[in-house]
Amino acid sequence: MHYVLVGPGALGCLLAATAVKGVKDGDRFTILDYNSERAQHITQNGILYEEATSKSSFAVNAVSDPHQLGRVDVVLLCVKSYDIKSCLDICAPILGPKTLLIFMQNGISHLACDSALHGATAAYGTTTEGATILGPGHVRHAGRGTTHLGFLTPPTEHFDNLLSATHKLFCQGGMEVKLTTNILTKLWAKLFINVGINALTATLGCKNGKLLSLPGASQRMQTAILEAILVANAKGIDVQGDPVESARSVCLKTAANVSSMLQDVSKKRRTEIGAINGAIVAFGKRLAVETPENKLLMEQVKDIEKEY
Ligand code: KPL
Repeated sequence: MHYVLVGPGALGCLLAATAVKGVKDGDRFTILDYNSERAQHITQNGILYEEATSKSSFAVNAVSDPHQLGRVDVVLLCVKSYDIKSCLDICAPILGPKTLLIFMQNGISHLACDSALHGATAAYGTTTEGATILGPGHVRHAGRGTTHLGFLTPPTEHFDNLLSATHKLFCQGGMEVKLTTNILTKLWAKLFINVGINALTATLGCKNGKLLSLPGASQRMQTAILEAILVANAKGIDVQGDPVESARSVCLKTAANVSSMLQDVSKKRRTEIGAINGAIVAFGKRLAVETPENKLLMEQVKDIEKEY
């Protein structure tokens, strides 16, 4: 089995370190990175993984030319949601009718992905793991979480087997990963968390845990999530548990984590605001659901992006 991970950012590096630990003899794991300098750096130095006070390094082969790989069995797409289209075009040589393509993006805009999958079949993943990128191929595991993998529509046996093998790979690597027949619910559950945490941490410039104590932040987090739940209800999405409580619990578990959106604005990179609070605002408009807190968060993050 040949697994390829595309996009060695924070989550990508965390998954790569885990996969390298879990990969069995006879299977291959490779990183595909359009940035040839970074690919070379990762091949030479491996993935440097930190958790609390421990540091380890995991050897992995990273390439920048997809033609070197040919068609592969499983592709884990860890690029930002706004980069999917260009990334899929670059990935064309490794995709084929027997390839499973697992989308690992935050938000929900990739669910309506109308880009060519080059014959591959899509599955989706979502995670509450907290990861911070410290340098090329250098990641800090800032909080443990759970990862869910699943298909939006029932797969053939071939793709079901590929997703099960991927599930096993990450479990062997020490991560908590679950297969689900209801990935849409899980993707929305993660969206509620991102709606509550990401933009707020980016605008307030604070780590996830601080949202629970900074004046007014917890209230804004709750309001944004409650608006998103109204949108989900209007769309007929099954909302499980208490999303506000879940977001608070993620803030606690990933208290020391710099959210992906705060990492983005700190590095003056484009954020995923459009796929998170922006998606809630857009669906709200279409479904006549008021979403003022999400609109405010979206505008505040866009204002920060304009200042780059
Ligand atoms: O997904 C995340 C992110 O930062 O994008 C959370 C779960 C909020 C962890 O930081």
